[in-house]
Amino acid sequence: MTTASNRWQEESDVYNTDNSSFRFVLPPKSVVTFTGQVITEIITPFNDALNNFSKSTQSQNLVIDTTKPNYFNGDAGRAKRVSESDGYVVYQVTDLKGFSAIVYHHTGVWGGVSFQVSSDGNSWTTLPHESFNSVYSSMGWYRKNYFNRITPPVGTKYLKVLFSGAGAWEKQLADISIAVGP
Ligand SMILES: [Ca+2]
Repeated sequence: MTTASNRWQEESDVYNTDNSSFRFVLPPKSVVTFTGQVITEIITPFNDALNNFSKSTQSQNLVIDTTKPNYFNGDAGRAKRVSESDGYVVYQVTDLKGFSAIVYHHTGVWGGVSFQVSSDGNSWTTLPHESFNSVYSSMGWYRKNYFNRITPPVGTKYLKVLFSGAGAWEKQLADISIAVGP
């Protein structure tokens, strides 16, 4: 978009994620210049590379796959299902603000990735997400980036990454970053 003063030009998609924040999705090598006041919250980044399950709890049918990192852009460990039952990883944080997850899909097995949030770890609601177009890596695998489309409700303390539907190893959670509020 372009302001009347022509001092703010942005030609990519702009998402109004809720009534208090925006998400800008820019092509690589974009240059962003901003003049004005920026009000920021203190956000603590949390990352799990899924080399093990030390940072999460998970369903019984999830395991860490460390084979063939060369198929996954060098990623050394991914969580995958070993059955077609629903499989999930759950993270507990003090105050969930958002997430960005990397999932690898094998050719033809799209969908079946969703995200749920909870304030108590018992009652779950779906958190709407968006994803970028998948990018081919190797041997039939595609890398896809998922992120929250709306800000989680105030008081959210749990995030569940849910794999469902047909297939098992064909979807693998490679990495997730979570923004945690104060
Ligand atoms: Ca990983």
